[in-house]
Amino acid sequence: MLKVYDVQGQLKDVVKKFSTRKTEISKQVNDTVMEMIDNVEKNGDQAIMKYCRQLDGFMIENPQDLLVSKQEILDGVTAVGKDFMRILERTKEQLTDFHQHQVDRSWSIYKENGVMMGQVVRGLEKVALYVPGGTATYPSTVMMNAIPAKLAGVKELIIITPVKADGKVNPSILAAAYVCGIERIYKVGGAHGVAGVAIGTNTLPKVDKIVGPGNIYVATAKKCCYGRVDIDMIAGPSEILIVADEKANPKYIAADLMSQAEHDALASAILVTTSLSLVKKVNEELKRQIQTLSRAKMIEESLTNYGGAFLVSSIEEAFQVSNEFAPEHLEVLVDNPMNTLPLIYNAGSIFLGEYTPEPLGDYMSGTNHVLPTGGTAKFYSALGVYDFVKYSSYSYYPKQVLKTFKDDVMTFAKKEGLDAHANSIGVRFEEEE
Ligand code: HSO
Ligand code: ZN
Repeated sequence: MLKVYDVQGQLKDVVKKFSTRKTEISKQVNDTVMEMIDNVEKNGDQAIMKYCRQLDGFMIENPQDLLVSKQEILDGVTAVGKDFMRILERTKEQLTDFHQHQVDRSWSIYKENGVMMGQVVRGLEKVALYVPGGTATYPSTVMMNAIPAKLAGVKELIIITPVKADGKVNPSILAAAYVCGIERIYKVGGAHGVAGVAIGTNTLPKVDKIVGPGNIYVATAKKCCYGRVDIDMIAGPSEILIVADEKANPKYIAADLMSQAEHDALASAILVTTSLSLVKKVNEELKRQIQTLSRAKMIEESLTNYGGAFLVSSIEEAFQVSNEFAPEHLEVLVDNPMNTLPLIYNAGSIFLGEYTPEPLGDYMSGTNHVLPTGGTAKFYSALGVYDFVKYSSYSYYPKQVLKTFKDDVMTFAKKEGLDAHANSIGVRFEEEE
């Protein structure tokens, strides 16, 4: 099933094809979204409710009904049951364990001459997490966003999520929100939901940042609102690249490739190995295991279009190939996988050894599953606490130290033609002259 590609002749072309798998925003989608944003800006809650009725079939009349009640959240917790609640709690512990090390501290320096400087770290005040409706509703993604946001000190973390005619939010989303301490959940999604929290209405708070995945309308709305608010990366289709030596287990490789292929017909799954016989065995395993999987059609399609194997002559070369792809997920199935870290430059998240399968990271290893896709791991990082903070620098200068900088700063300012700048320094020493 996996096509074998030749590194020398085909690598560049394949990387290019694989890194442009996202759905392009059409002018029509862009225009529709711009109009919706405009309408929300002018008509606030009334526009929001109109779109809820028209596009989602949620026949809301009173804007207060956008907010999920405390009782609805508790009903969600009851509905998922104790066992799943325990799993969510364990996931929270795992994520907290990892992400607490990303919490950045404020710092300051004191110089002998009395100067003091530093940087204070502050969590963003208000953040909205978009949770899609429909089939790709993942409680795991709620936790991957909420835990780092909370650790960063975000004061008000809310969820926006679309509902249909029954006005119900998926119970597992409510349960995940409960575990993460999110109390405000609004029944609104789509471009109108994004516009609502980017602008603010009587009912919806205006937030500082919007995070979370969504369809093309949501992604477009996020892009259009960027600047009014901050946004996270626009997530592309999932991908996995596995670097394996001849001793790696073909059964595991096939299973792991398909774990990402099942996400999307545009998902990509690549094997880079030193062994042609391994590729053959992986193909046999793919054929065998796919028969047992419910999303076989989707997997087949994504493996046919965006699956592949590269044969390399050494493990070093394997990582050169992998660094070119800059995959979202990189599995390393070689002897002493720990020793390969220095060879890895571009990867969203790295899974070392045969008992760290990628799906462990999708749920409970503790690392984040919101990751750069489409080769953007060359310059973007996994979602983390650092995405929910900002930094302010500060400085304190005593008079006698300012005096030592007086002439230089004034000359610098005059060089730039800014004499009011020079004057601001000069007036402080007028009496002395
Ligand atoms: N692998 C996906 C995340 C996910 N997997 C959510 C299962 N649930 C991100 O690439
Ligand atoms: Zn996944």
